Amino acid sequence: MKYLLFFSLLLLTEFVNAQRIILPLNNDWQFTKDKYIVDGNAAVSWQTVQLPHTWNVKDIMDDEPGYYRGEGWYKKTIDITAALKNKKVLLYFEGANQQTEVYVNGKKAGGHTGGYTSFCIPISSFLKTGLAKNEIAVKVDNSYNENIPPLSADFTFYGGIYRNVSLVFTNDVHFTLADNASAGLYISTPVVTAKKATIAIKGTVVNASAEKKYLRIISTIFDRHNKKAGEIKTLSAVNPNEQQNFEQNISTFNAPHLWSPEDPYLYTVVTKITDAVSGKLLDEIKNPLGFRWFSFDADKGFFLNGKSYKLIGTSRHQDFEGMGNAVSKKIAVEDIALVKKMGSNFFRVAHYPQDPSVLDACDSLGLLTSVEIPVVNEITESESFYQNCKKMQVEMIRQNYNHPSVIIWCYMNEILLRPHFATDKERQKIYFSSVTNLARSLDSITRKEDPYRYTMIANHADFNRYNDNHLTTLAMITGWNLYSGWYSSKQEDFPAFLDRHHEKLPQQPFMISEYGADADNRIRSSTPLRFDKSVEYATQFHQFYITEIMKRNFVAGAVVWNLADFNSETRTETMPHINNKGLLTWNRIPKDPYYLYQASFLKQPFIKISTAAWNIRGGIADSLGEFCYQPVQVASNLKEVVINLNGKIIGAAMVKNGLATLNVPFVNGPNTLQVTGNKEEVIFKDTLVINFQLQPYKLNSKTIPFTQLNILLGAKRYFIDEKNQQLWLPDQPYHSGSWGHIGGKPFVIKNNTQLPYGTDKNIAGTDDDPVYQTQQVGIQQYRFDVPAGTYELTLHFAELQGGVIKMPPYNLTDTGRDENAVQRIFNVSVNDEVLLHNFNIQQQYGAATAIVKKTKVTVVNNAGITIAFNSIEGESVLNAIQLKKLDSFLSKF
Ligand code: GCB
Repeated sequence: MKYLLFFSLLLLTEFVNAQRIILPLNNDWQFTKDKYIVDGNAAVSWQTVQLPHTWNVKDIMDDEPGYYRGEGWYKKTIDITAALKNKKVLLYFEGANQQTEVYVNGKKAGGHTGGYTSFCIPISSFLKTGLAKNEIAVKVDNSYNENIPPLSADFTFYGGIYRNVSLVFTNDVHFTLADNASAGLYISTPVVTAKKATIAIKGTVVNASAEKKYLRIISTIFDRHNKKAGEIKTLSAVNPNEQQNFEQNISTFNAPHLWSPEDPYLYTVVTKITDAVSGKLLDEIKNPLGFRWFSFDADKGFFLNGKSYKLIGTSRHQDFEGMGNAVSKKIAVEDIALVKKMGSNFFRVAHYPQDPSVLDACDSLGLLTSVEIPVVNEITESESFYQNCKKMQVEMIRQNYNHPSVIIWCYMNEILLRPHFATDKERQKIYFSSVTNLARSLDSITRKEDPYRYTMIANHADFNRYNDNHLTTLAMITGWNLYSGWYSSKQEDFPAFLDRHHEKLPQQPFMISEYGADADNRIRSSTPLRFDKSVEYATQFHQFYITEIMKRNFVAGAVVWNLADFNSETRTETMPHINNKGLLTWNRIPKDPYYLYQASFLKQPFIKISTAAWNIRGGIADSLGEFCYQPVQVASNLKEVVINLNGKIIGAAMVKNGLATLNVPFVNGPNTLQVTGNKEEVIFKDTLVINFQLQPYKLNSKTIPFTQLNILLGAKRYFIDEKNQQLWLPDQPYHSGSWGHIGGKPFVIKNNTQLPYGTDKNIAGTDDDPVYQTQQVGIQQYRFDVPAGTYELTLHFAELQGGVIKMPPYNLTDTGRDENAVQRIFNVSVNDEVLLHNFNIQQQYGAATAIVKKTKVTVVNNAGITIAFNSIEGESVLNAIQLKKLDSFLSKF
């Protein structure tokens, strides 16, 4: 702490004569959720925090629905050394969600509305100089506000100063910092060809001094090696306390090195203001410059620098496990690198502008982008809402104007998903026209602000609703968020939708602005089904989509929803509060579909055992008791892959659409898998060790003595319990010598068209929700034909009917789902001994709560274990069961 202070003072003195000083102001803020009165003495308990910071890290993950949406206060004391007293001082916030008020020494210095754009607050006139302490206090409020978008959305509206803050010092003469927190300078390239380009630089110079200033503005273009590639100088005379716009045009820039995804060549424009009389440098800023030209064509798709490209990429939310949205720039930049490494050339910055480092990374890594404001799902028909939308759009455009990666500005997402006035069709028409009017004005503002880029709206799959309201043709490109085969039933509806757009709107270029399927990395299946959350279903889904996208030239591009899992507090499902459509987990571990994208879009040879995350496996041995066949997927762009198991080649498979599937005879214990493929005689390989727990075919097997079984009832999926490093297997009907249920059927929500089995309710008291979310209803017995010995038996229950009934955010079809409470009372006995008497889950524990019942069982002779369920009222249920041999060591003798 002392060291830091010393360091920052050192910095200050060193840079005091520099034109512009930017000091990070992220350390050691005081934070409270108490009510703080800036100029009063209220008792407040403060806590020291570092920025970026959010107050919602914990409450978004607990079982309690909702999270804190209200006020939070931050305060910090700064001293401005005397040496800086002649500078203009500003506070620059990269983002705080969502309404902010800034106080300096007890007086309000400014504020900002909106959680996703930057803002700049001049504070000079509020400061005490010399060695005086200045208190900065910042109130941030993330409450619902009907006048501030987003109103509702499938992500969490974390509160706090969740991006960096800095103190900026400038001279009296400087590039404006009062223009929507932009650079104060706009660089465009109105004409670009392979041979030459034109460059237009527009900006505003402020003269806050009491004298008229004669200024020279010099823009110098440096190439990647810092070699001067061009320069323009202009003169401005600016009256005291005035500002003036200026324009510089370079009409011929020869042989520009073009910017593209393969070669993201960046120039730097350094723009200086010098005093024309004394030559003194007064201000200096740097901006990136990339030369490229691009166009969208309704028939042929997207072109960059005259070459056809299929835009491929992902979106991203800005949060990370354990941090909320308060992530470092390092994480943001690593995310963009992961988008690039996947083989992408595009990145949709949805659903709001993100940390400034994101577009910097897109510029330098070569990802074309679209950026948007958070107008999602619905609008409020109020002047204040409209003004906030427009302000956000202008801020977004001006703050990000100089990024060569940006090619599209977007301003609405699925805006007709939640149409107001569902029961009053006449009023609804008015609402729809309000939406269209808002879209029109946002579109025209955008075209005026930036005539060099495209505009876009992202719609959900209700073609007619958007078309009838002109939202399919109003923007220059239409985005479609399509989830056929996920939210709606058939994957085949996806290609049909693409063809329909092209047929109905042959002049309108479009891209798929979203598509994706949930994959909970802990859930695996050899019989994948829509909505089972298995990684296998998602992988197949992406393979199908990629194939259909690549078949059609008129589809300009497609964007996976989403790069990584993200928090959406209101969601429940297998991983409560998480949207699992990420190609990576919330902490950025790749899931199988990520490898499929690499195999499909990387140019260099690629081979990867794509089921890498499924490295704890298990299954039932074949009748000979030595191995169990299970499929392993390999993602590759090579023609053929050869597989080697524990040192022996066991087969080969052709790669089709990025994947090869191999049936592997796993043995008990560690299995070393190696896959190889070759290209032009060079061999590429990947290796993975999979720990396999082979279950005996007959439980009294001598070759594989029984040790432990974990079984999910009413499920066709496997579940990996990462914490205990154990695997849960899907249940089976009992057969002699083995194990399984007798009687009953899997729990299915009545009148639901999405879940194949089980519930999507959050189960309280566990992080292993899938263990409890499926169930055998009407079960009579569960049997294990285990040999003599002592066992630990664990029964897992949860009542799946009743409790809080909440429709998941994207279930627009199942209006009549029957999830009401039912009465059930039953007894459970184990080998004729009563374990649970008059067991009434609903009454004793409530619905959707994990209940664990454990007992010890001693088996003599060949009696095995029979768990009997006797119903007194309603149907008996069981969700999961575990059996563990306690004396397995002794029984070997
Ligand atoms: C959408 C939304 C996005 C959601 C996504 C999903 O269409 O635009 O915000 O997160 O679907 O996963 O449901």
